[in-house]
This record gives sequence, structure tokens and C-alpha cells, in this order.
Amino acid sequence: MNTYGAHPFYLDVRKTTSSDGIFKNGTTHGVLLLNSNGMDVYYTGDRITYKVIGGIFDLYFFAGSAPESVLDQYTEFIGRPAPMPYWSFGFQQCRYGYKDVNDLTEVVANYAKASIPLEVMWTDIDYMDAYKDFTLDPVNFPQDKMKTFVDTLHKNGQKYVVIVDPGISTSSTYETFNRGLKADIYIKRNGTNYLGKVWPGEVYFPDFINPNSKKWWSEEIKLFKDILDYDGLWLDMNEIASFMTSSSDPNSTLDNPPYKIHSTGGQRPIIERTVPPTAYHYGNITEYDAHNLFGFYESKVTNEALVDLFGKRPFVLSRSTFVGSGKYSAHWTGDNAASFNDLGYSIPTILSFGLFGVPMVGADICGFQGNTNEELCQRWIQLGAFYPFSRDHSDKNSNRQELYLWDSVAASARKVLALRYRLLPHFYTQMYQSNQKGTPIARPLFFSFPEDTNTYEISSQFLIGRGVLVSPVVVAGAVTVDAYFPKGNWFDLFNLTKSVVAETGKYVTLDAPADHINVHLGEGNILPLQGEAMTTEAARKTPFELLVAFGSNGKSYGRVYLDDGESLNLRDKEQWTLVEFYGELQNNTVSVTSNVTNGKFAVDQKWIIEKVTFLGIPNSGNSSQFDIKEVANLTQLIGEQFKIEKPIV
Ligand code: NBV
Repeated sequence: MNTYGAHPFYLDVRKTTSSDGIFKNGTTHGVLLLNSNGMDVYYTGDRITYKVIGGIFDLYFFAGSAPESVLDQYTEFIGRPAPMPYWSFGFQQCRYGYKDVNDLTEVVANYAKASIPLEVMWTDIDYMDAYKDFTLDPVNFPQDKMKTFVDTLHKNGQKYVVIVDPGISTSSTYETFNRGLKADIYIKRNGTNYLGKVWPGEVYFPDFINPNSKKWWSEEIKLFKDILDYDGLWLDMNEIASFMTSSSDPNSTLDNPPYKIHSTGGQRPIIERTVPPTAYHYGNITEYDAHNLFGFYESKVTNEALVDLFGKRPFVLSRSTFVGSGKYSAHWTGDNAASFNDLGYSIPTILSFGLFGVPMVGADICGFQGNTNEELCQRWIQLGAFYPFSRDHSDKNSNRQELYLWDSVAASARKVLALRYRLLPHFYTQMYQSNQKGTPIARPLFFSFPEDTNTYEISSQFLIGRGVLVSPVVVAGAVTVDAYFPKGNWFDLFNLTKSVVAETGKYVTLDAPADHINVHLGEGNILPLQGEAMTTEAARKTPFELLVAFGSNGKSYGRVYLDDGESLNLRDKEQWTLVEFYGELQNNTVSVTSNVTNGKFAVDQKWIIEKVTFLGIPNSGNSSQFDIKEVANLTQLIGEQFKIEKPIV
């Protein structure tokens, strides 16, 4: 079934069936059918059949042979994932149906009152005047009050993001529309601008393939920034979704092609509730060919416009995506339901987008459609705190679901978001890794354990980076979770004295009472942490801590990437630093050394490691029990190499 985007790409992770020694378990390749036309894809276990209704067969094979190298090769080809601003890793609150600016102000105040970190406040189409992009409802969201609201957010180190939809109202008094007419950038059909229907009523759709659209769109974005000081843009409805179906052109087969692909949950005509296939873009490119590219081009033009306007790293969130969208935008998984079923499905969906080169991804926390409930929302924030993009969002027709509304949910939110904020240096470093090499932020287990064939089918657990394993509850009423642990020692991040020792990969039934999610750090990893805080800005001012986790080979590795969190590119103008850490357990001594690349990023703050915790030191009494050693001498993180040593006994 089609949803919002098109990514005709798959990753094939092989189990060895022959003993010829040519392949080992985990040998991986990727295949892209670079084609934007409508298609059915049939997968029957041992073969894939593509039934494509246009374009050319342009197949690319990415030889791998490890999952990470396939993603490196794939994103080198389609575009590396965009750098994301540091703040975008904070927790975010949205809702379709906020009544007015007082409503927004109260929500922000209630988060503060409940001591739940809130980084970004969002507004949906409610803020607009008659659903016209780049306007404010003068009654409920008047400019002076909105300005005060946004200024206060900024003063408190918080951010503000707004939605824009592609349909431009054709009201003759609407200047954005008139300027678009003058620039002649709307999608056409039969020689005139194509008329559709969305929230504002009758609309024209901008043709983002038209090179002139960028100038027009950039200007609108700039004019609106003068009205309201937003920090990022949210692109919805860009499939393109329309509320009406035009009649087919009798002189063309494009509106109603003979082979009916699966569409809208059945084999519905492809002309339904979207721009008709016989409409066309700049250069006479038909909508038939370009339909799946609309969100991609809108993201690209919006990203570039924000770069010009802000002069720093933009944040764009898009519902529709295509091959290469990750270079320009983040993605949320669209209108899920407030159900455990959809909570569970959010994991494979997010993992898939990582494979598609769109690593900054999340699902609507607590569920979009329908009423959530206390238990579901509690489980969902426990999971959603570990999505790369972490946002609570709900539909107008559903009950409110801000995290402070139930005591239990609020308590869980404080607990898990505290860990998320401590993990910010790790999240940010994974974002760096995605941008450099395409490796997803949230990864399937087989990325780190390709030779363990049991990991291939796991879709209700995931890794953040190489070694942080998240094992959420995805079933209503459950108070335990059967979690798979690949071979090694795993340390509970909420209680470092607790560990799971897997001599071989195995399932372990873990306690998961209502207020707990299991998150473990795998052996061989060094995890950089900072302190808890109410904003990412405040978290960045706290000292670092290193968790150094050892396994049987007594070695451990980790890294942290640092920059100002907002300059345009990563590794920008030399103002960045990469610190690699090497841990060793040898001769009754534990040690960690650092290797600093380009230690030039310096702000007026000391980047200090306050504490180093060594995990996984065999306890003389029992081989499955470990001692923890802590080192507390202050160490400069950047600028110079260091070595910390401590005898075990
Ligand atoms: O703008 C309203 C919604 C939005 O809240 C949601 O996140 C989008 O996926 N939008 C869809 C429009 C259609 C809602 C029925």
C-alpha cells in the first residue's frame, strides 16, 4: 500500500546456505530502482517483481559487503543526510487544534511547571488566516502576541517551528498568490494553472521543479520570517494531497493508465485526490512522471531558501520523501493511530527510513489519530525519547496528550528525557556519522551484529549508534519484555550495576514495569554523556562523563563530534573537533586514551570530562558479575590528547 513517499530501495542481508565459503553470514548488498513512476513491488521471499508504469529501468547495485558500507555507497550516490541543528535533538510538542496563542503559552508553561524538558513548540495550520501560508489568524494568533510568545521561547533557549502547505489560496487579495502568478510558477494543465482544492478552498500548487519557484518561495519565506521569527519549517500534504479529484483527460492515457497499481489501499485510479497525471511541470515534465518527486523538490527548495535566509543550518521536516530527500529534510511517519499496533510499527518504519538515507525520523509520540490513554502515552514517550526526531503530536479530533497531563506519564517523561538529554553528545555524533558516511542514527541490530542471523528478524528493538540497545514494551498490559541480546556484556543505562551477560546471542525476559524502559550499553563501546537539563543549550554547558564498557577482549572504542551545533556544514571552517576514545583493560589496569582530530572548536566554555566510569571489569568472585571503577580527575576534552589510568585492585 502506498503512503507518503517512494523509496524503491532494499537492503539484502544474507544468511549463508552453502558451505562454499564465498559468503559469510551478514554479507549485505543494496539495490535501488531509480524510477519515480508509480509501481507495484511484489516480494515473495526469494524474489522481487517490479511492475512499473513508466520511466526507465535504472537499477543500481551497492556491493557492500557490510550494512554500513552499503549505506556509505548508497548515500554517496543519492546524497548524504543533511546536518541537523543541535536543538533538533531536543523534545518537541505539537498538536493540530491549538486554539490560540494563550493555549500555546499555557502548554509551554505547563511543561516548565512539570519539569519536563521542552525544546521546540510547534503550530499546525491553526495559526494561519483562512489557511493561507505565511499569514497569521488576526483573532486567535495575532502578530503582536505571537511575537511575544516566540521571543519568550527564544529567551528561554527554546525554538519554534511552523507548518506550511503546498496549496496556495487563489484569493485575489492574497499577495503570496499574486506574486506566484506574476512569477508564473504554478503547476499547469491544458495550458493554464491547475486548480485544486485543499484547506484554504481553491488553490494552485507551486511547481518546485521550475527554477523560478525558488526566488518566489525564498521571498515568501523571508517576508514571513519578518512577521514571525520561526526556527524551522514543516512541509505537510506534499504527496500532493488534494481534497478533490479532477476528471480524466479523454485525449490521454496518463490519467487512467491500463495497468492499475495499488493506490489508496486498493487499485484506485492514480488521478484520485491529487494533481492529475496529465498536469505538467516546467520543461513539460508530466505529473505522471513527477508525482513522487513533489515532496523532494519542495524540501530541496525550502532547505536552500532557509540556508540563504538564516546563513546557518536549516531544519525542514517533510511528510513526502523520495530517494535523496535526506539531504534536505527530516521526516515524520505521518498520521499514525493512537494504538499499541502503531507504536510497534513505528520501529521498523523508523529503521527503514534510516536505510533510505533519511536518518532524522520519528513517529507522532502518543499517536496522532484517535484518543490515546495513559498507559499508551507512557509507553510511547519511553520509546519516543529514543527516536532520532522526538515529537508529541495529535489530531484536532482527539483528546489532548501533552506529557504533563497524567502524573505517571510526566514521571516517565522526566526519567527517559533525562537520559535522552544525557545522550545528546551521542545522538549528535551519530548525526555526524550519518552525514559523513550515511550510517543511520537508529539502526537495526544487524548493523552491529551482521554475523548473528537471529538479529535479522528483530523489529521491536533497535540500536542508537553502534551500541545503545533500546528494548521497549510494544504490547498493552505487558510488564516484561523478551529482548534479544547479541553476544557480549550489556550494561543497564538506568542502573550501571545491572548487566546482562550473553555468552551467545540469547533472548532474556527483562522486567519492564510501567515506569521503565530497558536501555543497555554493549561491551566494546565508550559512550560520551553530558548532564540532564531542560534545554539542549543548557545540557551543552554541563561537563562530560564517559562510560567505558569492556568485554572479553578488554578493548573499547567511542567518539564524540563537537561543533557549535548550527553552522551550515559539519566540519565547517575548521570550527569543529572529533575526539576518539580508546579504552583498555590490561595487567590489572584500566585506561582510556584520546585522540583529537582538529581540536579547534573552542567556545568560551571548558569542555571537561568530569567522570570516567569503567564497566565490565571481571569480579574475582563471579565471572558474570562486574566491578565498576570511577575516575574523577578533571580532563580537558578537546585541544590535547590525554590518558587516564587506574589500577583495578
Ligand atoms: O495539518 C493538519 C494535519 C497534520 O496535523 C498532520 O500531521 C498531517 O500528517 N495534516 C496531516 C492534514 C490532514 C489531516 C487530516
